[in-house]
Amino acid sequence: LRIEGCLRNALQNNEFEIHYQPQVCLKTKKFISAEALLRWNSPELGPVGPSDFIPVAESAGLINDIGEWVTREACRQAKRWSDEGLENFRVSVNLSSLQFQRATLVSMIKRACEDANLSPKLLEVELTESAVMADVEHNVKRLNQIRDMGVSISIDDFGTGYSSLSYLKKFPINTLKIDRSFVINIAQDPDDAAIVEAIIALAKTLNLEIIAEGVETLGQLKTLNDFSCDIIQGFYFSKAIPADDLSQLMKKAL
Ligand code: G
Ligand code: G
Ligand code: MN
Ligand code: NA
Repeated sequence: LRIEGCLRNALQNNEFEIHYQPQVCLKTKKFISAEALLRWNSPELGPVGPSDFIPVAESAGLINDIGEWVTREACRQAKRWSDEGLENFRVSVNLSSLQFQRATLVSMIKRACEDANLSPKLLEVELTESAVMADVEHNVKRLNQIRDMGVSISIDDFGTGYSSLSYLKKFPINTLKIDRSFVINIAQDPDDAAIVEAIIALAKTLNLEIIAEGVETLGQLKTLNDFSCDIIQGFYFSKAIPADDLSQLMKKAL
């Protein structure tokens, strides 16, 4: 309840900030994209993590305004990176299933790109399996509208949704993100390794890009390399950091 009260004024009081976590090509070690992760520094409560305030934002009816702010701000940042000469550097934004259910989502995304003067090709949206599975027929249409704009679609936390895999054929998806829970013990646990290897093989067969989340150790990295995983996201390279810090990190990596 306290979170909700503080959250109501957080947008207008400018209490949000976006941090960006790089997504790195395993082969070339090039930073090819970044995930926008929302941070809230409440003057009253201190820093509150998104796992704590996003559910409150959803139940309090605040998620659409907050989500729109995140999308617009992420588009502006993607444009800055593009203007700085980073080629094809994409930014991905997490969408709540409540946002996805809204009829105005597509026009909101379109406007965010237009107002930032950003090519929609440089924007990706992340949706969970459960969000897209809720109403398959309807969601195919919405996802196609997003794809038709040129925006990429990524399935977040892949493998945790207990859902049928048949939707992968139906939906215009670009990227699967293997959930961190499968990656964590990949170097020690043959079962987890087998699951991750199978997901990667599946993604390749379906021509989907694959991102392994939560990579922290060289052992995990090596195993993923053996499985020909495309892209790595995790503390091994960087946690989510402010945009300027990521710019610096990328300049150093060149
Ligand atoms: O940043 P962190 O790893 O603590 O994120 C925790 C959770 O909060 C993740 O599941 C992430 O997807 C979610 N999250 C972070 N930023 C946003 C956001 O802008 N919108 C939504 N809907 N979820 C977010
Ligand atoms: O659910 P989603 O994938 O959107 O959330 C990403 C979350 O995972 C963020 O909270 C982010 O801080 C966290 N995260 C990213 N990389 C790592 C990692 O290597 N280790 C751990 N423990 N968490 C990570
Ligand atoms: Mn995500
Ligand atoms: Na995830």
